Amino acid sequence: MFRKILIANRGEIALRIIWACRELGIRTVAVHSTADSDSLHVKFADEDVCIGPPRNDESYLNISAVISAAEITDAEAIHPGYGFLAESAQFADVCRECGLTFIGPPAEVIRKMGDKAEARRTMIAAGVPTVPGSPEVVPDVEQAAALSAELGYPVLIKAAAGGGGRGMRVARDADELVRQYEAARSEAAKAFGMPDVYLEKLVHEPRHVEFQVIGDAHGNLVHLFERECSIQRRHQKLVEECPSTALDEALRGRMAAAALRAAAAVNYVNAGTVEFLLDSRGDFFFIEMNTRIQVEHPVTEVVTGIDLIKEQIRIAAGEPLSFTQDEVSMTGHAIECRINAEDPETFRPSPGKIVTFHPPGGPGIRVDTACYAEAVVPPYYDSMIAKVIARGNTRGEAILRMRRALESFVVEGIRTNLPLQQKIVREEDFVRGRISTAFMDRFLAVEAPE
Ligand code: MV4
Repeated sequence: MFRKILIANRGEIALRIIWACRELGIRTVAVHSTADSDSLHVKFADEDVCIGPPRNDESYLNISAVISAAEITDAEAIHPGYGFLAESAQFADVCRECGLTFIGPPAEVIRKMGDKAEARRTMIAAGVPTVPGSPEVVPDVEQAAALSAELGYPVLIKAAAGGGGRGMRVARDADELVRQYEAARSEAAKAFGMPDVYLEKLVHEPRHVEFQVIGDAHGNLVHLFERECSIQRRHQKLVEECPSTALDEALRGRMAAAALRAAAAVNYVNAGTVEFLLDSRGDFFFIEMNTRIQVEHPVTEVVTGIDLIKEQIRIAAGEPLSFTQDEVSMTGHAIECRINAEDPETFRPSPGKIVTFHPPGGPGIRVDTACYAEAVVPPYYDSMIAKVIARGNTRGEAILRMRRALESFVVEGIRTNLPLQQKIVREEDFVRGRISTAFMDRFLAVEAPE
């Protein structure tokens, strides 16, 4: 096992990784920008290194600064958390070249899944269901038009280097296709440095259901069930839960088998997530694989009792998984609400000094946060300040606990989306489990009619 780990992240996930290290008896090194000197991850780590000014690209994304911090502190491994360098194949390569263990999958796997067209091609070859579309990158507008006519409109043009909703354009007819194809290519070239795009038929109002997988370096690979993540706005998830109300045992089994097949096709090692779209007929399609720990991992931890961060660290140290597929089961139901420092109506970020901070507790409530009273939420980073995770023996109990928790969560000094989350968990369609990726658009249209 490692003696010392450097955590290349900030906020709640950095703190979450520190807690896992403490339980494993591993020393921790925090890195931070000058904007985060008073952050809790800095206070609770055994050692800390300032790696640069507030701007991401000069601090948390600065590979040489992070590697130097690991070298001067004699850390053996780096946990990247999510965001920042978590899905940088280049960073994983540099770690390996410097003799540091990257706590995540091998660089080749990150690279392969980072190219969404190659990921799609790999999944088609492996027999994982994908959305009807182009088998490869579509090199010119004539081929794009011919294929779209065959598929039937509407189609989605997706950037190979995109993902997570970035670099995606809809075409509703042949005219739109010509315009959107060229626009998508030049946008992709500008945003990602690669113009490649591929086509998929648009799935109408799908659910976003993802499967947690985890594999070790000894060839063991298991799934840890699904997370329902349909409640999102502009590709930012707001509420996640496990299990999904849309899956019965048969469908769960088929989707889990597809997720394992997807992970096995790339010899996946460490924790990963296979994203599917699920349509109203119960057909599901692979869309992307995320090669990192995700924000919403706690709902899986709560229903399975497995500590995913500790498991990631053990796997990176070469240990076998501490459980088999047969030993994994779901108990109860978990829901996570993301609390953001933002105006609940305009969604504009609301950084600043927190004056009062009273997080909820009591039976079945977990709060992952790095905030405290008097803490300053800097304007430079993601606006998520806390995650409230409610567990219940049933979904109904989890919802009641979540309502109670959100209503007793007091944050003063900055604006938060607590009022929005309180409304979502009281909404009838949510309570009935009638949700899709269209949920928030409908919800906001009713809340604030034009
Ligand atoms: C789609 C889709 C419909 N049809 N692909 C958005 C994020 C990225 N991972 C893929 N996304 C979508 N891909 C086809 N062929 C709809 C979405 C989508 C979506 C997916 C998951 C969660 C929320 C979403 C919100 C809007 C669109």
